[in-house]
Amino acid sequence: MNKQTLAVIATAAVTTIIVIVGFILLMPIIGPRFLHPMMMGGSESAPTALDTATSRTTDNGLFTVSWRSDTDAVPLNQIHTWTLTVTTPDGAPVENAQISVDGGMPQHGHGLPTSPQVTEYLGNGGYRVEGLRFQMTGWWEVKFTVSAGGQTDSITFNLTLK
Ligand SMILES: [Cu+2]
Repeated sequence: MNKQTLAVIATAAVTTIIVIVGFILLMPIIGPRFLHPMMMGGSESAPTALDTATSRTTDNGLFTVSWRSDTDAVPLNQIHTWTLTVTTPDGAPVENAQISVDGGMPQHGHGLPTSPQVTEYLGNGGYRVEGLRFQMTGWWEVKFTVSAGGQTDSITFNLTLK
């Protein structure tokens, strides 16, 4: 074998190793995307005691938050809008709160596919949440963190999409 052949073989070997190592390193990131179709078979069911109430008190009792979808039912795989209503526990509207949105599927280990935002204060404790999308059936969590009057509290809603 001449030097040139050796160089080609060495390059091929190194490239192969880099591809394999890279693939192994990337599996935790790309893995869930490939595995998702298998999870859609419904072998996992949501916890039976799941609280799917759409109106609840935040974790530390500071606010009462309720949500409704502007569509009749929460749609599958479609961008849509929710209206949140935030009050104090005794029912007074919470005005001009800062609200962030987070969420995901606890059983799949992924977050929301979009970055929903509160885009408008509607008055009377109402807030428009745009950009929600749930791309598969199953148990979803949607978490809102509400800051108003120098206080912050969070609430996590459960919903089961069929
Ligand atoms: Cu999922």
